[in-house]
Amino acid sequence: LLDRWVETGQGDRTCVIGAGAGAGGDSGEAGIRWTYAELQAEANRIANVLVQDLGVVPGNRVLLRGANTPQLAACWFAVMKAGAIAVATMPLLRAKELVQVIDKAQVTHALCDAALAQELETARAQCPVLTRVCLFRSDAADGLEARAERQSARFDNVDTASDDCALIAFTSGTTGQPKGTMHFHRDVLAICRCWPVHCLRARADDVFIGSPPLAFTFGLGGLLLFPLSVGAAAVLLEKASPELLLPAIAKHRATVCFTAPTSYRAMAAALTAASKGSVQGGSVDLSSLRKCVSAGEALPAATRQLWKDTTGIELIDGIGATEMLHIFISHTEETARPGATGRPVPGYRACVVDDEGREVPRGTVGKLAVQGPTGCRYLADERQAKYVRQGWNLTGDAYLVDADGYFVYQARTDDMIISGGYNIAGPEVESALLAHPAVAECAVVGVPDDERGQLVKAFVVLKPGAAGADDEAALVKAMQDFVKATIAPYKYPRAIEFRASLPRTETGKLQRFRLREA
Ligand code: 3SK
Repeated sequence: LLDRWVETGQGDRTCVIGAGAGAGGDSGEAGIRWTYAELQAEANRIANVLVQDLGVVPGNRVLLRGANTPQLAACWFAVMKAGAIAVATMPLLRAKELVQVIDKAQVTHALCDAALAQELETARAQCPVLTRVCLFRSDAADGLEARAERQSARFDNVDTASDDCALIAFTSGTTGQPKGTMHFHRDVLAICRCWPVHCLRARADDVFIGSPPLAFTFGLGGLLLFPLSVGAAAVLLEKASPELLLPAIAKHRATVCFTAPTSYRAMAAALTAASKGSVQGGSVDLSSLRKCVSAGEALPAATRQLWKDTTGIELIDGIGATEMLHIFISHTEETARPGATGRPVPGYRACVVDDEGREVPRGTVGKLAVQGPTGCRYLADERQAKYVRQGWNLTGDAYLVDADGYFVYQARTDDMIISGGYNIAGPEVESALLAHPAVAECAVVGVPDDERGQLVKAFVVLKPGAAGADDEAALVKAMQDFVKATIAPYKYPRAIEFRASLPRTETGKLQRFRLREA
């Protein structure tokens, strides 16, 4: 992914661009712009630090902690080169969660952005296994930069086997219980040869940009592995909320964007407001953008349409999982079908099964089962046997396959609501509600109900200044009627509660279980 470009005389191509925390990725300081040769030299120097200064040996688990920056990318490649195992962590993790990761993965070394050192230091005090911590983006004499400067820019990569573990990715999932998933070196290459080749079809002159952290495998693939696999460039944004992502796309003339459905929705709203002159800054030039990828959460048909109406771009949707490393069902712009996730990515097989593991007829809702070059290997977790059955990965999603072989998302299997004898998929009700002009975000769950078993309840975040917000009862009734007019009336939310925000994981997935508990 990295050395090959230098070895074939293409080391002077732009590889990674660092963009700070300000609007449009403007940090006020000269941003980093490294070529492939420069990233390779940085990674080699850090690999030398790991091995010679910090005593890393192949198989050691090295925790990485930092926002998306070129330095973090160099650390990731250094760990690969040293034959160690990268344990990248979400920047927002607190000491308590870091302790869980360090204990579970038996992390011995850590490379940490100086700006995020505090929580790691607190965690370290409780983790004797973690012996060495080195800070990057630091002026300290024993910081990574000072150490790297004293090292050679050449490094003989440790000779790993294809099925040596390359990374352990943690998922807090939507249920709140973290699990470590192990992925081999061959898995890293396999994901570059499946979905990006068949569905994304990026080019060497592309400039990738997006929001998912490199610690989330959606971001690792989309913002590091996939651009490098085609010799393209990646803009790494330290902060990438929708209001920062939009100007950053314009500023860097980005061509490929990776983010989640809620972010596309918010960007579309901001673009519409800007075109009406109701926000400062006027219109944003997105003319460079040619491909937009949505994943991390199911894409509501209304959001797909909104983005297309606003920008003219058909979203490429996909479902992946940290357990599978990346996307395994998706489509191209030409084969997009509103409401459907797509078809199995070449290299993967998928089907929908019943509780006994038998494939169900087309049109019937069941459990999604997937097989392919990547798959779930939990680190010391009894949930492995539940996730993988007879070589098939059961992702925990309820799907149906339509007459044309398209996979249509229904819900997380835990999120199917059984109310008054009906099976109701919460996300379908959410999609209907999202089309209501007052709704910014929503989540639909089943709550216990004496009469119906479960009751369909919606939690709604209203758009700022939404019309009718002063008369809640009337707005609830209007939303219920709106849903009844859109989908089968028995699915309408019998209870609606307004909230200022919805609980999400650090990767942006809705935590419906928190709403159910509440
Ligand atoms: O859909 C997801 O949540 C996902 C997870 C890991 C990697 C890629 C994706 C899209």
